[in-house]
Amino acid sequence: MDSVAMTDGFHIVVDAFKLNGIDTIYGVAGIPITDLLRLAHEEGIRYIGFRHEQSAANAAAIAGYLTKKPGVCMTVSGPGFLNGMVALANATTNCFPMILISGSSDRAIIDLEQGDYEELDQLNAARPYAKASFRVNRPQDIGIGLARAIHAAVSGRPGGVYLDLPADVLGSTLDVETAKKSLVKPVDPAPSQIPSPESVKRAVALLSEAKRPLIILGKGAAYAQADQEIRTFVESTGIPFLPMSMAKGLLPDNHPQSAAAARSYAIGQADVVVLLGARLNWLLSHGKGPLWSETTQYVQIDISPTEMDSNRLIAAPVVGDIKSAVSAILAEIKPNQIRPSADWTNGIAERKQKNVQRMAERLNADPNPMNFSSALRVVRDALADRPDIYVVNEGANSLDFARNIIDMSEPRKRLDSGTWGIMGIGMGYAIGAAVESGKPVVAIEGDSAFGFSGMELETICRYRLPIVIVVLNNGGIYRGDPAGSKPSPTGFVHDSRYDKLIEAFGGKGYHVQTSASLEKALKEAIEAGTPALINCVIDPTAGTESGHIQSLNPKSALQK
Ligand code: ADP
Ligand code: TPW
Ligand code: MG
Repeated sequence: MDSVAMTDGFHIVVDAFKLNGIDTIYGVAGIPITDLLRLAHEEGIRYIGFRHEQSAANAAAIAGYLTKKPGVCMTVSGPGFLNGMVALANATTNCFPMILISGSSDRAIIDLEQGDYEELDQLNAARPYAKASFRVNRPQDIGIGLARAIHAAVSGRPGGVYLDLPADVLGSTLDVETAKKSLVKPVDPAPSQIPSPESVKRAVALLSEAKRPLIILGKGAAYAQADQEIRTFVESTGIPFLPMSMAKGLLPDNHPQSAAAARSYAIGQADVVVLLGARLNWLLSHGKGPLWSETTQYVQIDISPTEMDSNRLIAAPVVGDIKSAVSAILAEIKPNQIRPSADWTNGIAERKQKNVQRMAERLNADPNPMNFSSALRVVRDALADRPDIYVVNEGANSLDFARNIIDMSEPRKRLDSGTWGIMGIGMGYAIGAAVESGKPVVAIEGDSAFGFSGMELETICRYRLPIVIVVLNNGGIYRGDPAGSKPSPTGFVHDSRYDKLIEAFGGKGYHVQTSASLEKALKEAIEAGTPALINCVIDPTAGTESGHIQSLNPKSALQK
């Protein structure tokens, strides 16, 4: 008998990746996945190796957001897996599709808690934080396991999926023919979800009665890549819109219908609000409290049926994917059926003008040392004619000021702390965006925020990525300590030189103390298109506690 050609788990995994168009993997090497990464790399899959799994998984998550294909991160077992879990949970919270694939130790030993190397019951540890979790126990199931992970990540509301790959499955063999037949490429992993005609009629009827309608665009709308449909909906109805942070640029921030500079007024006075891929979570005060009117009615367009009525009654729920739903709504609207009143649009325009004027005064001041406004004015100007550049942003004051000051003009170009307000996404998101798009990135980072993923400067320099990091260095979390004082819970080393960190890896560091030198450094760094870090010295007293969300700090009942 002829000998049968054999393959193994390593090869089957790589073949399954290739079949499914997974062309990039983010990760950190080690037992039991090192040879798998080597093989993938040899077989032409781009592998980006990180210094910490959390950043690798953050890169995979943002890759998923930008491409609508699941980003893939691979880690070792036990602690490596757990390091990746924060990013997987964050991806799930933000509705980004990704797959965390971790090697795992011997099940027989794990289940008897006999103390294997990096022992952990990973599958069960992942479950509460993932949209779905799977384990492949046999080499012939690798193909189907990956297919299930892909479906779970991108269908419906996207999220983070965990796929457990035991070391012995990687090492075990299977005949080539059976292995080939076992591979699966999903035909339609993210099927359109067409809304019901009644729900569309209900939404249009509600909107046609509205005098003061408002559209709130969320990152679900940005993710959906229905840019043209959304623009037509906004422009043909004339309804003012408000972008949530990562939806900035879906329509340009300087669009005449943007109500961003009159946010409180627009939210407080609107009679019908269309939530388009945005949740009524804490970022919108749950639709309650002083910001909102009790009589506001909602149209909510979302792919997740259980999102409806989560915080307030939704009068017109439209469950479907945004492209299908907005198209159906456009088809239902008769010419001039929806018209916001002139009082409403004029009222917003007046307030916008006043607020923009007030903001211009702050932006045009040039204090020494710099504050957030004066530094970010320089960043804004440098980015104004570069819509191709991705903006990554995290911090407290650094986040809140940059979100308000830096205009976006293209969809999905602003990537930030998102739904959790998480610190630590900075370098992972920057690397993921640069790798997936080949475009430059400017990361605007609070000094604390930067520290959470700062070691990835080495990764950025190793791959020579076009990433410029601006550290808004006010010497601490929210604020710096007075010079010479003992460290407080929020303060850092005075006059830290973050610019020197990047020089350790061959990148370019800048230390700037004036707006003129910031302008010069930023221009030079962006033009160079190579790794750079600008340590931008900000007045340590400039920030406020928790940025714009101070009210969320608990107060003791004993305090008045
Ligand atoms: P933001 O923070 O910008 O307000 P959220 O993350 O709170 O946005 O909300 C995003 C919403 O978009 C989620 O409820 C999610 O279910 C929804 N979503 C994601 N993708 C789609 C899609 N393709 N079609 C419709 N809804 C989507
Ligand atoms: C994973 C809590 C919110 S904002 C922030 C922390 C630590 C840093 C603020 O300081 P920074 O910005 O970045 O210097 P600035 O401009 O105001 O000085 N751990 C995680 N996530 C969060 N959100 C925190 C802690 C936090
Ligand atoms: Mg700070």
